[in-house]
Amino acid sequence: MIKITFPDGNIKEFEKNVTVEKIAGSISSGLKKASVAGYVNGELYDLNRPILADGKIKIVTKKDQEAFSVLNHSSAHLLAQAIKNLFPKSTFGVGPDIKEGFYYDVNTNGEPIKEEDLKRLEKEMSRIVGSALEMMRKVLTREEALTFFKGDKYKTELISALPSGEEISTYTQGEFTDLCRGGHLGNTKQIKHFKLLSIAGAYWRGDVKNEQLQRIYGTSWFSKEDLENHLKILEERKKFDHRKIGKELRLFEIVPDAGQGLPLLLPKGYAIRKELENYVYEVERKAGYLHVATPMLGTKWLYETSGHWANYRENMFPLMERDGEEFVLRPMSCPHHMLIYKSDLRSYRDLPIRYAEIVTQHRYEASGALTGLERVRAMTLTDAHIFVRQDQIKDEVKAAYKLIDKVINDLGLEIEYLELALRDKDKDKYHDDDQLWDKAENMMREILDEMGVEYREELGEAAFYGPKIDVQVRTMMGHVITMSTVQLDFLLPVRFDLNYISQTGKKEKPIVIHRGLISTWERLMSILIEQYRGAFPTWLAPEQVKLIPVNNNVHLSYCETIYEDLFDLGVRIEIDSREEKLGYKIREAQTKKIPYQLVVGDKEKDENLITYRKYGSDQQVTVKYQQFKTMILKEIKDRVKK
Ligand code: TSB
Ligand code: ZN
Repeated sequence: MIKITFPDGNIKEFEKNVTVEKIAGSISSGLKKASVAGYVNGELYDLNRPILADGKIKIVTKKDQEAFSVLNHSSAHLLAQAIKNLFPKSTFGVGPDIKEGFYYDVNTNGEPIKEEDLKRLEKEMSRIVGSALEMMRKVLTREEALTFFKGDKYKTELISALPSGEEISTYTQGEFTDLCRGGHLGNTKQIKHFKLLSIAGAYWRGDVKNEQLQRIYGTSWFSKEDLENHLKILEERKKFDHRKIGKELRLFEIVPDAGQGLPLLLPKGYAIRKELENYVYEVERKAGYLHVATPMLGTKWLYETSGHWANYRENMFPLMERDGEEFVLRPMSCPHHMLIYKSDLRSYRDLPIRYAEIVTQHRYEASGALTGLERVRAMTLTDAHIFVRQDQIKDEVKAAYKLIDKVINDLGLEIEYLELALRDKDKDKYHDDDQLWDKAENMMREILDEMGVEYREELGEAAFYGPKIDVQVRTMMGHVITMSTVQLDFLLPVRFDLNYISQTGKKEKPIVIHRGLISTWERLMSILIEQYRGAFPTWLAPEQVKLIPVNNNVHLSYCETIYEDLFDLGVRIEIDSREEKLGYKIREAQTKKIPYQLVVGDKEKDENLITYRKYGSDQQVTVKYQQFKTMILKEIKDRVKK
């Protein structure tokens, strides 16, 4: 017999080899039905895994967070088994559960899986569920595992990559066995409400140099209602997807010929970016920033000196060489700004110095992580490096944060939460001056506390040079992403030997605050497109006014007069003079989400009037042209949100 201790301190005796499922059943049939897995001495146990010794138990039920993972992880195995049955030559990469479901990476070693195969695969999954196969766990030695998966390139690589001492286990359901750490449901019959969603490409181990696998996504739920709700949410979300809207409104393109994660901004997309650029330049200028411009290409020396070469190289594109000089495409602009600081003698009276730049940079992001404009490989950051004295740190970090807060608000976005990103001592990318780290981290905490804002601390998310305050925003697609950042850095000024002359005539080291105001244009545009669903406020809209003459022969010349007047004042205006039906033109202007649609007929022409309809409103408004002009110019100038 073995002793099992429950969370409330109760102890019960069971036969050795008892399972979580049996223990749950011994309490009530309801609990047995709701149970999904269990923690035995902190380790996740499948429902049917024998318990061999005394231990503490916590039963995981459908209501618990982990239950969704267990269900979806088990569903990934079910999918793999179905694929193997229908595409017998398949070999498999990894198949984890993810936030809203699961996926499995597969190489069919033959005909690829197509969208229309998903239905067939779902049917096969249901068939396997119907056979109620037990999911049996087995522990193997490394040699046994390698023998078992001999000839399976991916699994062999995965086994070889496991750290020594780690337990290797497999799960078998019917004919199908997979390498897996667990936990699982114990029986395929518990997987009832699932759907396969999509197929994407993914490189083996996320590396473009490796072959491409197919990634099949799915989602699995405990009730029909939950599944249906989730599918409804997915359907709703699609309408907001910036990739879809970006295509419809002809804002940007991402095509294989140009390269993955390397977007092409079309004229309408550029119009938005240019507005954002003007806006950022204006607020930064008023906040005391000095704008500079530095090259995209830099010597390797710059990044060796900063420490990027040692700590950030996996995110950089490879080295280039010409005339004996070695170059990289910069992943960040900090080193360039350090050199600008160093280009002159600095006194304590000169500080703070705030250099801002709209910086184009390149980062090697894993291909699987690339997401439209949200995560790209070529990006243009609203960057700044602020050089301060010790006694100026707090005020400058606070001021930087306040500017971020203003900009987020002006753009109609909302902060989800603030993250204080700290060092994880065990990660070796961080410089090991404990005192400096403690000082910087404590300072950031104090600043946040003094500002009275709430934040979450996150270990191991700091930059290699210092702690960050990351401003997190939730996209309409449900992703939480970093939009703005303020980072405290005592390291780079030392690496670049930056100095200023103190009040007493001594050489002192400045401190650097790295600041990303509102992310990169790419990420910012992705979130704005989703936020406004393509219906931008007038100041940002790529096309602000559409003039539609009722009859080209009669009304076109009046349209042209208005066009010239507003165009010269910087308004983005177009005339639709195509020989199409009026109704068709009006509907098209509507689908393009143009803020002002002006239909021009006899009355307008004869009395110098404008009849407009604002996007999103059914009302037609007729006013004197001058009145319209004043109104729209003010709306644009004031950057009215909506
Ligand atoms: C703020 N050196 C600092 C700078 O001075 C820096 O580069 N910090 S960063 O690495 O955190 O990047 C700044 C911002 O760029 C991030 O907060 C994020 O909003 C944006 N960003 C980072 N990677 C990507 C990417 N792959 N695609 C789009 N935007 C990105
Ligand atoms: Zn920087």
